[in-house]
Amino acid sequence: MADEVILLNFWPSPFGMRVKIALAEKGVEYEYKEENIREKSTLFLKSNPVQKKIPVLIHNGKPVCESLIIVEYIDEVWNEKSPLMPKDPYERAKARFWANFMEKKIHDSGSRILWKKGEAQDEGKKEFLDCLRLLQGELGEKPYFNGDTFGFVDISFIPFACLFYSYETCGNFSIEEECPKILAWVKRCMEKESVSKSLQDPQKIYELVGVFKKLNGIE
Ligand code: GS8
Repeated sequence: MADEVILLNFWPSPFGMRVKIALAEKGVEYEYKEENIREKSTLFLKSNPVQKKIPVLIHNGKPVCESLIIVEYIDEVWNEKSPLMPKDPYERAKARFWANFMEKKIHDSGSRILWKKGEAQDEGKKEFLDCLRLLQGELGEKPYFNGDTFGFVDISFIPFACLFYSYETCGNFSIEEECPKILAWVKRCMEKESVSKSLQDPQKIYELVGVFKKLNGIE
């Protein structure tokens, strides 16, 4: 019997994009269900009753939550093609460390650039750029974070590239000037179909950021 794979997602979510990239890397066919995160469907609430957040992957009726956990799950289940995790336990531990860094540091400081003003926004911008510089050092001269092949750390980070334009515009800075190697890595990743077809248009994301800012009285 063929696998039944369903992805519950909200289109601008960088977390959902991680899952789309992993599924594309593995060549897994799936049903895509766009969710309204304000009016959550019964399937959505039943699938992630604890966090009530997308993305959720439902594999043969069993829900898996949290994007990085979902990406690891996909790597383990569809293990014959495009390994995403390094084989060596130490390298795997390092990959998890950096993926966690995207979650805790990049997402957090980037969100402060988008949703805060004044001093709090400036602090967010400083922390975001410090994080990018750290990541640039970690990447070094390698084509991808894992080394020669695209993998787990790249997947955890690349969806944030479609927010770069919003971060730069809201925070008034240039990633190209500050961290050119990160931008070169983004371009390299975008050459992969799994990435280019999973990421959203940065301009469309920026328009949505503007809508949320207005709704929340930030500007
Ligand atoms: C984050 C998911 C998340 O924040 C992951 O899967 O990696 N750590 C989790 N999802 C948001 C949409 S994207 O900003 C969400 O579902 N929010 C709904 C809500 O907060 O009610």
